[in-house]
This record gives sequence, C-alpha cells and structure tokens, in this order.
Amino acid sequence: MTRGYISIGSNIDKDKHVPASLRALEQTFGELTVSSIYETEPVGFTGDVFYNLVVGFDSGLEVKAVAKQLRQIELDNGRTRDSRKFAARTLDLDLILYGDLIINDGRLQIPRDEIEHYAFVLEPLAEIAPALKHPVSRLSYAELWDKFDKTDLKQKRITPSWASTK
Ligand code: PH2
Ligand code: MG
Repeated sequence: MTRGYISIGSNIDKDKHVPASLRALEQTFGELTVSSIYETEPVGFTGDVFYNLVVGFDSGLEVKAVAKQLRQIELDNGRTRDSRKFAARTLDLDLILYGDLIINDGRLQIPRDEIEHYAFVLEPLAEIAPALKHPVSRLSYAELWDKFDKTDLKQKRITPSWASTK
C-alpha cells in the first residue's frame, strides 16, 4: 500500500461538491484522513472564495490509475473541460503526493509544486502530516509551513454545517 495525499478545492456550489467528493473518495479508497476545511481567497484570479482541504488515503493502485479515479470523481461532480488553471471550478482533486514518488511527465507532477507555493495546500497538509518529509527537500511539512511567508495570508479554518458532527 502507498500513502497518498489529495488537495481538494471548490469555489462553485462548494457545500455540495466538497462533501460529495469526500463520500466518493471514501468509496474509492476506504478510510481517509481529512484535514480541517479552509476558506481561502482565490489565488491568481478574482472570484468566489474556495473551500480547500487535504485528505490522506492508502492505495495499492499504480499512480496513473489513482489519477484516473480522481478525474472521474471530478467529472461526476460537474467538472467541465475548461482546464484553465486560474478559473472557478466545481471540484478540483489534485494528487499532490504518492509515497516518495517523484514524477514529472507533463501530465502528472508529483510532488506538486503547489505544496511549497500555496498556503491553501500546505497548511492543511501540515495539519494532517506534520512530521512527513517532502520527497525532494526532505523538510517536514510542519517545517515548511513554519517557514512559509504568512504576510497577507487570506485563509481561515471553518466548520460548514455538514462537517460539524465529524
Ligand atoms: N486552485 C487553483 C488556482 N487558485 N485558489 C484557491 N484559493 N484555492 C484553489 O484551490 C485554487 C486557487 C488552481 O487549481
Ligand atoms: Mg488545483
């Protein structure tokens, strides 16, 4: 089994798409480790706020098969073919880590650069996997988050009503 981490983002109907994605991921991979939900300002464009979170899972699948499952869950949740990076989206599931795998083949980038660049990925990852080490820098996610420039940080943990009994 390999331990993987997925970054989840939604800024369209997010109170529907985020819980639906959690149910689908649980059906696909079994028990998940789920971070808090962070309400974050869009990075790179102007628009509605996002929910962002990170989940950990275990899988015996090959990495490409995992990526394929995630694309299917996105499509099942209203994701359209507009693949512009800086645009509103119903559901974005990014595989950010898969064990210590390092891959960059034009389609898959693991570990994703976003881990080190975006607080909306790093803070929830550091919350659920503080001692885990980045496969390239070998720094833990707690260390990376500690060093992260938090000037003008525009995100906060929230508890949507659907998550309050978790
Ligand atoms: N995703 C992007 C671009 N900008 N901003 C926030 N706050 N959250 C995201 O998930 C996000 C973003 C591209 O995937
Ligand atoms: Mg993304």
